[in-house]
Amino acid sequence: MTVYERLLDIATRKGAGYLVLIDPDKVDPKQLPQLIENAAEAGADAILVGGSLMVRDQFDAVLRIVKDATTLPTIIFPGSLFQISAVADAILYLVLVSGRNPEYLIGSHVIAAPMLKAMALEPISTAYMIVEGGSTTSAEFMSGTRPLPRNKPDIAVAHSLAAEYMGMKLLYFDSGSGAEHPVSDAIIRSVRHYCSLPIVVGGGIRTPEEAHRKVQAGATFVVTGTIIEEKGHHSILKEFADAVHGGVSKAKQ
Ligand code: 1GP
Repeated sequence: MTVYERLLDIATRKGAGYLVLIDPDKVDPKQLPQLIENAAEAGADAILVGGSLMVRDQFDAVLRIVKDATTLPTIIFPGSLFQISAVADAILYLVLVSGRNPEYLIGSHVIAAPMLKAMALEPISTAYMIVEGGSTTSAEFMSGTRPLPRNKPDIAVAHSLAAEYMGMKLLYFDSGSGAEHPVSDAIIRSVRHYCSLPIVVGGGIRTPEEAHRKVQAGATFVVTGTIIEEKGHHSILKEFADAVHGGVSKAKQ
């Protein structure tokens, strides 16, 4: 089974999947094994590794720690061409369709493709869309692109349909790490209505209730990074995993 097939299987069996994002720049390698074990034990479905900017040289080391700590799929969420490694199980082959910078629409992909082939690293073709989240995100600044407007679901739908018609396999809506406003439920609902691709939602999701709302709106996968960097203990990870898998009590919604 490919990693993509595993992800689809998770979504089918559990209704939605919970993805924990590790930013190699922000994590303490000494605490990482415990965090990953906590995530796996709590019911997370996969680990994403990547970040918009890397100041520290520990990308490969972090991937190895994650791989050694779990059998969950370890998937690179690359911020640049420097974030490619055979240690991972797969890589989100991100096409920044919300932007109009050719480098992130095809340029980097041409450079990366033969490397992925040589490494036998599974690429998961992903339409990556940055959505206004309240302030400029690192991805937005680094890519020199403008985000999708936050209050115009029809624009998000048009981009998603274009990605689907081009044969991409996943839609990833990101309002940016630590965003003030997560991607709106209205955007997720509209895209779910018109598109059949799995939808990944991340950026600024700080509570299990919020994660649950994203799934109710139509998200197939929910990503959390910052909140887990801040509070990586087992109980919060379990609350998120349960919320994504449908278990938030009605009283908390
Ligand atoms: C950002 O989608 C991710 O690219 C996760 O965002 O760090 O805000 O959880 P947070």
